[in-house]
Amino acid sequence: GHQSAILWFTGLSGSGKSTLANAVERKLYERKVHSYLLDGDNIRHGLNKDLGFSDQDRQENIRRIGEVAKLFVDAAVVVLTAFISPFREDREQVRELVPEGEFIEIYVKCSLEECERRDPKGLYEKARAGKIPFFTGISSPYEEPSAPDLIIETDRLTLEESVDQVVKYLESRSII
Ligand code: GGZ
Repeated sequence: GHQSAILWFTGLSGSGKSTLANAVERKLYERKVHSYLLDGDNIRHGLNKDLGFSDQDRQENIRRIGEVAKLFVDAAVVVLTAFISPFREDREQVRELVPEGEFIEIYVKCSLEECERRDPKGLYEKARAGKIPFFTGISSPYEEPSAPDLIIETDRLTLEESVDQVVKYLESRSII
């Protein structure tokens, strides 16, 4: 058996949250661990399509995602979330929704310079040109986790190495 948990991936746009969360989810599937990934595709286009990127809307975005994640934990599913979640206080409020140790904050750490260099969707370029207001890292803050459960440096590790670190951590905590 395993313990259900929220694997909360936080980091800048382009840091690799979705890529890493997807790859970890595949490993969980291979081990027959029931899991579900919440990301912009299934949340910001549905439940949260009324929300934008103001500080208030981001706060409400994370609050709702936290509540949904809690439902998955209640259902004994390991839930992975991949959102920037820029505010420390909002992340800490999610931590408080579930029993001690079931919220795992994974800081997907990547320098702003590297995220801008990757710029997979051209958003940083647009943000620098002033075409996207309140863009995280450029014109909107990102508060680094002060005591994350795990830090994955995607500008130093390969995807495979990053996945291995997460899987090892989950094993060490008897989540899988
Ligand atoms: C940051 C934005 C913005 C602004 C659109 N700031 O790289 P992406 O495209 O796929 O990921 C980003 C995503 C961020 O949504 P989240 O729900 O994760 O943000 S938060 O947790 O802060 O609520 C980016 C795109 O949406 N995007 N405008 N202004 N990212």
